[in-house]
Amino acid sequence: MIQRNPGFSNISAGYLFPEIAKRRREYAASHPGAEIISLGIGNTTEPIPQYITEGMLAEVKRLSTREGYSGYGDEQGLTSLREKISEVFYNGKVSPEEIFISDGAKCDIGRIQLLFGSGVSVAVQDPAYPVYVDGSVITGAAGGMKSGGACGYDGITYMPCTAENGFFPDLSVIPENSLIYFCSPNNPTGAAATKKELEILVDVAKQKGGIIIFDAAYSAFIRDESIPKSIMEIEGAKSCAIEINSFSKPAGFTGIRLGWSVVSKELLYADGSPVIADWNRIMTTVFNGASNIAQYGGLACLDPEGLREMRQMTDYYLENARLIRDVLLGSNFAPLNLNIYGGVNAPYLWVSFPGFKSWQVFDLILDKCHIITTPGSGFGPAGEGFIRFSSFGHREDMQRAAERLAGLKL
Ligand code: PL4
Repeated sequence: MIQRNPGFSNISAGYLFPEIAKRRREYAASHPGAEIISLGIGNTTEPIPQYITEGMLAEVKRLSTREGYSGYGDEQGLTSLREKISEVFYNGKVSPEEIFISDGAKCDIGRIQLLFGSGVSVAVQDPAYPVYVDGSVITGAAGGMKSGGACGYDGITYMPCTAENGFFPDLSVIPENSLIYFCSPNNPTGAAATKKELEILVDVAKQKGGIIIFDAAYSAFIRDESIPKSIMEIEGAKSCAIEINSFSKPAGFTGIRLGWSVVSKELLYADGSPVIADWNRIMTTVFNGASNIAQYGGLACLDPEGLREMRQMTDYYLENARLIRDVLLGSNFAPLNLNIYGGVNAPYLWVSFPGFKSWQVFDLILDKCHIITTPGSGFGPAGEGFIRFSSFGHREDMQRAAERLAGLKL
């Protein structure tokens, strides 16, 4: 019989977000009538704006005509969309051929893991979006859980991002020739790396022969103009970084599915061959192109009116974050000495509850307020003691959540 992929037996538990969804279902079943509000999974709630919707509708109509119909497209995406992303997001610094349209950032991360295979060493920010670690374990780039009760997996180098280091890790721990997962604005901490920090990151990656996998899925939430929205803004990044990004959060495309990756021709392997050739091979072999309807939606997103709508959408979620932040700063939380981070250039608040474990706080807030959050420990060892509050929600739900939190008796 076929042997089970050892990656699955190495992995410690279920994937974080289905686990949260399961706990929500269980709580709802045992507390009928409880009106649960989710500040947990970062799932968009607001309808797709009008101009962007019109862009997709026009393509749907074209598809229903003989002249306008199209079937499979180029796996790399519509040339017009690649050109527009190059112009709007990269000011032409990245060429359209270096941009690959996809069905979203998470899917690109999985394909990147396939690209580099099981032999690569991996460094991650700790805490981090769980896909970086879990996917590495499944593909065999990481081993089993560390022994002796230590947290984390063998073969993964954890780079703690804490309040003490301003959520920018000590990069000296990165082994030579590693994939370095780096997310900014960060999920879950909400920290957005400065230009200086990204310059240091690029320098270290070059010195150590590593490749940065830069997850910019939340770049549209950056409001501080001095903060780079792309690693490609940093001198030298094209030869040591891959960027992934997504229309999920700014355009409400979490269900539509549309993202992109940037792999420059300057990015080379140790033997001098270009990574882009293999990335093209992966994209053409195990991916069949993003939906043409989604891609026309993406084109609409990048027109001036679409950009305005995305800005409005991200402003809305940032205002939600402010509502929750304000209530956590209120007097009933004062005895807990909370530390509150994020929510300014990112849609997540990262809050430490000194003296508590993450799952304890998760249960407490669920029990007393009927609010779902995400326990920080689910994002890595350094997340223990923290809770992530997502700002994706309808305003009225956010207001109700804020009222419940304000009335919380601890
Ligand atoms: C729940 C840093 C959310 N089922 O929609 P995509 O694939 O373009 O982007 C996914 C993604 C990529 N990079 C980062 C992210 O945070 C996300 C989405 N994360 C969250 O609550 O952390 C949704 C999670 C979803 C999932 O597993 O991604």
